[in-house]
Amino acid sequence: MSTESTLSIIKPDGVEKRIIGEIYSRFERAGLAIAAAKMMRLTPDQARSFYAVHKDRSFFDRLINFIASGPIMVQVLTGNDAIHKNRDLMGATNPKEAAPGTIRCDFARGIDDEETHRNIVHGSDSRESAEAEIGFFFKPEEIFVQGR
Ligand code: IDP
Ligand code: MG
Repeated sequence: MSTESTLSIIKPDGVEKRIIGEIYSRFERAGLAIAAAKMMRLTPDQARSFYAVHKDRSFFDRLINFIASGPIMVQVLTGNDAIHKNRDLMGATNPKEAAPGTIRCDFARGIDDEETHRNIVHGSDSRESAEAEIGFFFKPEEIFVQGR
């Protein structure tokens, strides 16, 4: 496994629940470094662009309304096998199916199926999506891999 970077988002539900610190601790305990970070609020147009791959899905409008509903915390995580490691920390998309000890199981408990979009975190799912998603949010000079 080689050093990778991935894009992580703490969604508006995670920010509202005040678990940014808890989630960052999980990243760092798992060996992932925060290489870039910012809090921002997406406009609906930015949200539609970020989630364009899902534009034909039935949940698209709910997802867009939700992700643009409040501030999000966006970060680049770097480390060995960062993309898969972050996906493991996140757990399954539907919090009901997420394994105990994962972020989605521990913090989105009780979310019913129509509210699957409220699953606390986003994480890139491949090297290609990581590169595109990091570029969506950060300029190269805003990213500090290995503290440099
Ligand atoms: P992922 O976030 O685990 O990669 P994706 O399938 O890429 O899952 O879906 C993107 C986001 O869309 C999910 O994190 C979730 O917020 C939302 N979503 C996915 N499936 C559903 C659904 O069946 N109902 C409502 N929202 C969904
Ligand atoms: Mg995805």
